[in-house]
Amino acid sequence: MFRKLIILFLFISVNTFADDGSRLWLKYDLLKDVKQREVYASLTKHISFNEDSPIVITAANELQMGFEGLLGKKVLISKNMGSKTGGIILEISADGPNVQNLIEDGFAIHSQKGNIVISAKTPSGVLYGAFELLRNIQTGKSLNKLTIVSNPKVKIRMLNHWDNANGTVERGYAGSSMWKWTELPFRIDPRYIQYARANASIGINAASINNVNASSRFLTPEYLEKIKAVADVLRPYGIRVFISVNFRSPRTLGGLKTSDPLDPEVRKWWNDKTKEIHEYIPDFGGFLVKANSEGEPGPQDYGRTHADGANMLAEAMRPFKGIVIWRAFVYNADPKGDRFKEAYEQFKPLDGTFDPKVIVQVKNGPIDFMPREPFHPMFGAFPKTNLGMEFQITQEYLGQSTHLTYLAPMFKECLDSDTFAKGKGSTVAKVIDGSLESHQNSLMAGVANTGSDVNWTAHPFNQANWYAFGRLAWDHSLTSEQIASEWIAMTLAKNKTAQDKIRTMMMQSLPIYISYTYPLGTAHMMGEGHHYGPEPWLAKSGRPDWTSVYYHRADSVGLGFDRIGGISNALTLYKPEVQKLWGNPEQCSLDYLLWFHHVAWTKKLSTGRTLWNELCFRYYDGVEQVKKMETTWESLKPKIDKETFENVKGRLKIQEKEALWWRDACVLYFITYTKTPIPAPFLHPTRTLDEVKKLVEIYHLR
Ligand code: GCW
Repeated sequence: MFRKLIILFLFISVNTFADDGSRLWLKYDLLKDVKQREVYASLTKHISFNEDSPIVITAANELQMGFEGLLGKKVLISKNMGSKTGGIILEISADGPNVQNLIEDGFAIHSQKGNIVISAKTPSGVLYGAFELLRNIQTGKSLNKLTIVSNPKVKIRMLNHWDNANGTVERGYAGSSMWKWTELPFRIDPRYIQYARANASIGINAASINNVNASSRFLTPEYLEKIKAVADVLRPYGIRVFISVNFRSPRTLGGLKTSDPLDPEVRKWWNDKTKEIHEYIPDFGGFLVKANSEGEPGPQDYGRTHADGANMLAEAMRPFKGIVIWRAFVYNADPKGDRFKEAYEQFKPLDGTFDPKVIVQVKNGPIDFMPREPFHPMFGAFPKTNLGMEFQITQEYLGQSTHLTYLAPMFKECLDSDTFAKGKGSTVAKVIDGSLESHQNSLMAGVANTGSDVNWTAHPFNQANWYAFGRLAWDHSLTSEQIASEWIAMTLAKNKTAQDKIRTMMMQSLPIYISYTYPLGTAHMMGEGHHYGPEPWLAKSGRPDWTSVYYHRADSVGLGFDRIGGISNALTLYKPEVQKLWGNPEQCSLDYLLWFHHVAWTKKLSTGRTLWNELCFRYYDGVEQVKKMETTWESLKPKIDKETFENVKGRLKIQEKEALWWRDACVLYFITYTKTPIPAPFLHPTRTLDEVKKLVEIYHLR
């Protein structure tokens, strides 16, 4: 009897085994539907390949692992299938009907003579095709009569890790760094392989492994040995490693008197260093550089330009395949200036002077990853410069790891924006995928949200942002809904009603977040330094453009930054069609209104409410919407893994508390300017402005 009880107990505990989220969207759990399993099984009886490159073998192994988990059967891998049917063929070929239209990394999947053939010109194409096939099974699609042809829109699809040598992560909210620098190169954390699989499954093919506020330490032989070990793990998954470099390295590491990019000794130092790196990592991706930005060293320290700096590194890279990614995130602490314009103005005279090996990496918006920014005015204005995109996946200003905010709609909003550079349809997406100006290289980078937390991203829904970034870098024409549907099916729920509810939650999450934090085009009102919670009253900081008042410009008359000629003429950086869209406060989308206009509190908006009433409406409504998300989530309880359910539930509670914090902080602060009561039916907050200010002070206590 006792033994029976133990067996029963074991059975129950196995069945209620919680999902810790570590497997991301590659769970490969057994499909419940036996019939469906049988159909898939009949089409996946063998796996064969025609070229044994390490990446093709990775693809075969991944398929084998996937079939074992999803279909519950071990499928054999062999070189060349012979005359068998009912299997998967991985085929590298230079021509043939389905490969003709493929570019590097692209793949075709089609049914042929009773087999499913995944063909590509390159091994990495085969790998991406294998993951596509698995995704089809994971999301329950039919494998009959497949004809898929897929090419990546962007060539370099890259994660930027802001990870430091000491194990911390700048703006990381999911534990410490996933790179164990003290253990490398001797111990390889198995998570590196999981990381590589996850990235490869969504087409990511590059990673810069250290913070752009870079330590020269990463260029020492000791660290190159460690980075080599990481590169060796990532290579069979088609991922190339980049290093963020400190521009002062020739002085700090090389003992030179200067790091002037025009100095022959400095140039030689970089040439030698680049050669040395390639001895460790022959397929080294290249350098990522933050220079003359927020106190980092750069060519301007020696009276040189960004192009001088970038071109020096490009020259060092000349004998190799790698490239130089130079960031455009630069701005001066000029109280009279407008940070919105500064990168544009510093870089504009340099258009056409960058080496072809250089990509200038531009943040999606002109300020700094704010929840909603108009697209960066550099996009569409630099025809002779290869511009890459920098998105932030880690949610520095978007709720960090406590707010559910699905970012695909934000990425899409920027990519789909029309710059009108070459007439209608000159979208940001076409600028950065190189098609508008026929650039050879193209880049989409995302600042990673990965960390040492067991589920990688702390908030289970933050995994979706990593997933969405990769999918959009591959194909920016995918819709946010499509991407969410895939992710939900592979990660959270198999039940259709549950999937629909979760997708709706995700699609509404960004507008909800913006409502209670930055409605109507407000920006940069977060807590100083840590960027957590609201601090709209912040008026003094290390620099004026690190305060909140610099951005919202609240006064007794109204709110917003006049960029149509009042305080700044930043709007003129855009093409006339865009200026027309945003230049008239009567017609400007409410989403961007206060980015460009100082609007009177009493001004009636297109919604029929005054600015003040609309602002209040959004803050209050945002909080209510969070409560609704909580109710929806509660209704999903029977359909969601217990651990994941509780994890999200707890975070939604925090989100509700913090939404209220944002709402109260902002309305209580702005009311000191409007002197107008909060409109009915909303109730005046129960706490005072001083009480809310105290909440923020706590975060600054030492
Ligand atoms: O978003 C800001 C962050 C800094 C970051 C900087 C940048 C790496 O607050 O932490 O530094 O941007 O992008 O360089």
